[in-house]
Amino acid sequence: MTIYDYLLGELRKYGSIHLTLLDPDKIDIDKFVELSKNAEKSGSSAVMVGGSLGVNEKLLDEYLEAAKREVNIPFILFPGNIAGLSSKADALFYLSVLNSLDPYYIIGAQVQASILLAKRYTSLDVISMAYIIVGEGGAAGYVSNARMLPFERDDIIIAYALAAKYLGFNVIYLEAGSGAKEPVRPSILAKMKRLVDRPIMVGGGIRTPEVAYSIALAGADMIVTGTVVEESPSMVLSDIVDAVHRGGMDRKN
Ligand code: 1GP
Repeated sequence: MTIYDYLLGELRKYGSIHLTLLDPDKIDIDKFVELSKNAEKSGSSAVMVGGSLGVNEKLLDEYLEAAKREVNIPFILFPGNIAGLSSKADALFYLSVLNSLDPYYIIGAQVQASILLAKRYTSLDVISMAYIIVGEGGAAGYVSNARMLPFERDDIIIAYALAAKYLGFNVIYLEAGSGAKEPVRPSILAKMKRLVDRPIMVGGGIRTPEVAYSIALAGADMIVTGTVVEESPSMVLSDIVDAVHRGGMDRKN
């Protein structure tokens, strides 16, 4: 079974699922292992690994090797650039920043990575991702030179998501930016869900179970949290994961 199939299976089971984002540049290896174990214990479906700056293959190899000895949920690379690849992960979000003004982030990095994926990282499951940066956009928006989409322009954001669907991406990620003051607004998600039959991921600035619940209830299939996981104790994460599952189930019923 591919990791994408696994994620779809988790979606069927829970309605909406939670993914934990860990940035190896921000935490040491022991913390990475501890937070990965906590993610699994809290019911998170996978660990996303990556960041916009300060990550390379050697670092990823070491962190992933250590964590995979103790954790069974999949590790999915979430690279900020070509240096974010490692054969020690299970899968790769092969992402294109659709609203970047720089062709490198739309297709350049992907072309550089393609030969490596075919020859060197053959064990990685490749999951294509349309990455759409909204609101403040955080470091991801700045580094990838995205032309940020204002939250209130539902029409333009949905047009991007539709383009992603017609281009055949596996998943669509609405990113408000790590640590964003305002997360993606739930109001856009129900509309998007009606038009776009692809898993929709949402992340950036989600810090409480209440916000996670409202975003899952509105239509997000996968909810990503990073900052809150790195900064808060374990109870908070399981509360957020439970809220995501409840939101997904309440949406379906
Ligand atoms: C970043 O959306 C993710 O790609 C996570 O954001 O750190 O705000 O949870 P936070």
